[in-house]
Amino acid sequence: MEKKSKIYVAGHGGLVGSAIVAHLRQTGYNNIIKKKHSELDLTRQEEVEDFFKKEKPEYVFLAAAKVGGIMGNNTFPADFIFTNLAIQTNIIHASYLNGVKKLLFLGSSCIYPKECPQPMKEEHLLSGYLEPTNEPYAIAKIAGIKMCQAYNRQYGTRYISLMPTNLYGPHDNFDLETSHVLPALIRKFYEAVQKGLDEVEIWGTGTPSREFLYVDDLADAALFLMNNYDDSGIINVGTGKEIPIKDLAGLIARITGFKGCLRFDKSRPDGTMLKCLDVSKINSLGWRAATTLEYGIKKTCQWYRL
Ligand code: GFB
Repeated sequence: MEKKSKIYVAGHGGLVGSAIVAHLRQTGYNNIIKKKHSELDLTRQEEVEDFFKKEKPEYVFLAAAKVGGIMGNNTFPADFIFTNLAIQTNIIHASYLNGVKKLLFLGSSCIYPKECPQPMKEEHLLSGYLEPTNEPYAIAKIAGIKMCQAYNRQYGTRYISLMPTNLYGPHDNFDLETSHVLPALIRKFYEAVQKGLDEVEIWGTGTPSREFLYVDDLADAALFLMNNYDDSGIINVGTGKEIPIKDLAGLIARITGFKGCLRFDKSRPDGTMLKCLDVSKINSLGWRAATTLEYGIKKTCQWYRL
């Protein structure tokens, strides 16, 4: 990308999109197109095609998606599969119709099998059954990967697919029912401190492990790959380090000043027990995550308390 290239960031207001816009600006890319949901419904094909015909972006970061944690996915499976299939299909096809030079598609680590060798490598895709709690979302993301690869093969497009691990940071969703674990725990612990509670509820057994990547690192990886990666194969982006949920809770309790005890609600699902990405492919290209989990959580807490 040139500094004056016309760049469209789909989903510019969300966790990932806002970090990508900020990083692009900090790096000297200012010709950025953003459209609010109220201005452009990405699930409507005609609206998307009219937008692309009018604006003619040269580069597209496809960060728009319906995302959520284990309960959000498990409660609204139809919303997750419809909305994500509609958004990505419309944007990828409109990019082809309007000659977009390069598009970066954002997948998810949930595309890998529930029982996947750890750490999960790119070649493990479609090698086993998916985690039931977010299978509709995973199927939508896998369809997006395959669509990018099919357009590259048939039309010679340059659509790359980045697979991030669990992300967190400013502009995340902190709703206690639909959010991911890290923002949910930040909110729970702060509210417990404010109310003087001596117990915080953790879902599941606390024994699953997750890998967490600070969203500014994801934005840096997205820009790095847009400028340095042209392969059709998917590429993992993460820290390559995992932490058990119960230890994550202990870390967030310490950072937020909560001194009480944890209560594990086993009526809530654990989901996949282990989810850690093999990041040797992106590391071999010269990129690695820079933000430690403790520092990223502190930055997220600062933003949350503003
Ligand atoms: O982050 P999370 O909702 O999604 O849950 P996944 C991670 C783990 O944290 C699960 C536990 O074992 C939860 O039971 N957990 C403990 C909690 N307390 C809480 C809490 O208060 N809230 C939440 N949300 N979890 C997501 C997929 O799976 O992974 C997404 O649902 C996406 O679609 C994302 O793929 C990368 O990590 O299990």
